[in-house]
Amino acid sequence: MPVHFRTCPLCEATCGLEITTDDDGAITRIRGDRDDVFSKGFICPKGSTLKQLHGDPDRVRTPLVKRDGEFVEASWAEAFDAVADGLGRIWADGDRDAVALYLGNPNAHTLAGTLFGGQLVKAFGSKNLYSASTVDQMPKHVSSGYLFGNAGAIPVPDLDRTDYLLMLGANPFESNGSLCTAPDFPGRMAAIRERGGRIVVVDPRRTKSADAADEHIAIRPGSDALWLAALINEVRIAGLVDVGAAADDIDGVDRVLTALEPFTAEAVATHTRVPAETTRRIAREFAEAPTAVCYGRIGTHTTEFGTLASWLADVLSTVTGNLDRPGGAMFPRPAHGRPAKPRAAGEPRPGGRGFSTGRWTSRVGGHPEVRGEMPVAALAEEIETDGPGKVRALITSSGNPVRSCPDSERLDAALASLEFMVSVDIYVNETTRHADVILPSPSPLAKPHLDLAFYGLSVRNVVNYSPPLHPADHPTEPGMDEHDIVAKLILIASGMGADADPSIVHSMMVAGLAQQAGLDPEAAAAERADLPPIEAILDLMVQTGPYADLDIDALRSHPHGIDLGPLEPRLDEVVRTASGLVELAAPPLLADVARLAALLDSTPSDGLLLVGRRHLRSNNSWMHNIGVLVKGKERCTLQLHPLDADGAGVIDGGQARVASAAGELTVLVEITDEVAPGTVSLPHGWGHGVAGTRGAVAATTGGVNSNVLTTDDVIDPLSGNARLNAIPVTVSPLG
Ligand SMILES: Nc1nc2c(c(=O)[nH]1)N[C@H]1C(S)=C(S)[C@@H](COP(=O)(O)OP(=O)(O)OC[C@H]3O[C@@H](n4cnc5c(=O)[nH]c(N)nc54)[C@H](O)[C@@H]3O)O[C@H]1N2
Ligand SMILES: Nc1nc2c(c(=O)[nH]1)N[C@H]1C(S)=C(S)[C@@H](COP(=O)(O)OP(=O)(O)OC[C@H]3O[C@@H](n4cnc5c(=O)[nH]c(N)nc54)[C@H](O)[C@@H]3O)O[C@H]1N2
Ligand code: SF4
Ligand SMILES: [Mo]
Repeated sequence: MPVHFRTCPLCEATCGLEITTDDDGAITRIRGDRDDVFSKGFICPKGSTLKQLHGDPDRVRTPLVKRDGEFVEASWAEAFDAVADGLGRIWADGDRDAVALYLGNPNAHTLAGTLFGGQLVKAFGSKNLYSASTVDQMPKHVSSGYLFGNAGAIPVPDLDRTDYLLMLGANPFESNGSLCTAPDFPGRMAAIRERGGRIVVVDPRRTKSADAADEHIAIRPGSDALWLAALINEVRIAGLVDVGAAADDIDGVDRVLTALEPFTAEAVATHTRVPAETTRRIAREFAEAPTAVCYGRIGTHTTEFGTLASWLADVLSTVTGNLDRPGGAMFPRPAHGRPAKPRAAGEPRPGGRGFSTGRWTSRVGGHPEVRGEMPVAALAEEIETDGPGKVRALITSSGNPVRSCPDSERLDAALASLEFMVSVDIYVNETTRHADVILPSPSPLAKPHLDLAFYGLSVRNVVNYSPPLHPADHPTEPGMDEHDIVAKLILIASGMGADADPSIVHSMMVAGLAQQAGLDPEAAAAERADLPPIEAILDLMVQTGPYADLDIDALRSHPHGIDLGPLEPRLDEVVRTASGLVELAAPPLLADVARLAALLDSTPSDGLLLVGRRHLRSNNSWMHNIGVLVKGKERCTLQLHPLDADGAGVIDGGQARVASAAGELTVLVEITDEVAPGTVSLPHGWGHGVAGTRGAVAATTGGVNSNVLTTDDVIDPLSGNARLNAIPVTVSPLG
């Protein structure tokens, strides 16, 4: 039986898969690859269901073009003609901003997204660029941008060596980790405790990750920034600030400590519901641990104070000497990264260009651009509001904003009003049903794969390339590679027409990479003329990267991956602030502390606050058409604490009405003391079976769309990130 090894593309954990096929190439089994250098056989229930996804009869396999309101199958040529016509009509009026782009989460996982996404954005030349980043990790990019002058320099917890993991707003037992690529995160957590380390999980819900920790702190939703400010302040009060070896590389420690003086453990206790003595004890434990790291994720980032929380997590690691050292917060060195420029001892680090936002602002809400993006929370108003610059057309690429973005009912209606829409996707779902043209990419297994994004966020330096299991023109597939679909869109947007050959884009990419690396573009292309385009590009990237002896042959001959070693200090390579120093007290961050301090003078409301949650067998708004993943007990329930259920008069297994400023839903009630009093929880991404979608299994799953309740008018001002957690809601019995 032929056996193939490849990396699972579904989440950030990058697990190795062993795929067995029969002699005709049909998949017979998928299990964890025990020889994978990183995941060592670990796999979650989703990994093996790539088989079902591959065979899903509802997966789109032919381009679809809407005629008289119905999708009809079309050839690729007809589909691209329709795209060029539709967009051409809008562009003819002379406004590039009238065509918006929305790039969804899988863009970070696919080579089409990570290699060609930048060119796509450039070719469209629209200020209306939106992505799942502003319902996710944008706060981390912004805090890293200011701290390190490099929005891509995201420090990850050195899980395999740390003595103390303080984890906020993350639940890796369900999510398998985020902004921290660590296959078998649960096993790595267990290892921390086995070697005598300590784990503290901060979450308004007592999650499986909390159960696996030494201590769980049930913080009040939305208050992490306040609590982190108090932790840092208590480290100072205890006289335990010690920046350690990186001291000469960091500016502003004193200014930050001064700014945080109002945030005492007592001052934040009513807002955070964390007793002052607990805060003081954790501050001391963290500072006194041999090594420690503070890691915050979705629950801390998708709040009104997301950027402050992200920054303060790194400040805590920094002032206790844990930045850029083993066991602390470290920067991975991916195989495709740029090699380090050597610097002599004593020579100052050269300054870089730094980071800023707001080079332009959004038309309706005046939101500053962040990394070239507008907040996705502002997309609906940009479509609805007439006048010059109005969004009239939209391209979505592997995204489902009608389920994943705040006030999604409003966005749903806005998408229905567009003059033209194109979606690159594998399903007809709540979002893509609005498209005029759907361009289907192949099954994840029928694509070349290398997790460029996640090896830059990984707890070990690793590289693993997976060639496609089937070519894109295999009978089970739509007949065009995803990177070629994107290349065609780039060519259309560049005015080269629907017939232009994707190889033009590939050649441009090779030439650009060669130039960056100081090589002769023509020679670089000629040397790789026999390789498929993606492999030529990857070959050039790793050959000119920081590791010797890496090329596409090395990648291909290591189907279980190549381990490039533990993380190493590399502040020098990542810092690009103008001063050449880590700017711990960057002015925009310090200025926002005043907004946080204003909370100290207010009384927190005692109303219910809604938070989300993830489940191991789900993946954002999709993978819901896979029977084995969705079968069993209904998981889309509103969890409430018994005290709150009593207060609201609702019963376990009954229906309740939950309402927010944005909308209301009827939900199935689950009473559990896993949620803290005052917190209610509903997962996102559900509520399928809407007219016009295709997904026979998903349509029967029940559940509701939690983003009916999230509002699009409250965002984190520094990053434009939506607030998806800590939403004020009321709960009442139905009828
Ligand atoms: N309330 C609430 N809302 C949230 C969150 C939350 O915690 N709470 N989480 C947020 C987060 S972290 C994120 S990342 C966003 C996600 O937001 P989105 O990216 O908008 O949504 P997904 O559900 O990930 O949708 C992925 C889409 O890509 C398609 N797809 C899958 N694989 C491929 C592929 O290989 N190629 C192509 N072309 N398409 C593919 C799927 O069919 C689906 O349509 O949701 C956010 N929304
Ligand atoms: N199975 C599965 N895996 C996934 C995904 C999926 O949908 N399903 N999505 C993927 C994506 S796109 C991402 S970004 C990652 C996200 O990965 P994680 O960041 O680990 O996300 P969650 O599992 O949602 O955990 C977030 C936790 O934050 C808590 N929380 C909510 N509000 C607050 C708050 O104010 N403060 C604190 N301290 N905690 C709070 C919630 O109760 C929840 O337990 O997961 C990825 N992996
Ligand atoms: S943990 Fe993530 S990468 Fe690993 S098998 Fe599951 S979905 Fe795939
Ligand atoms: Mo995400």
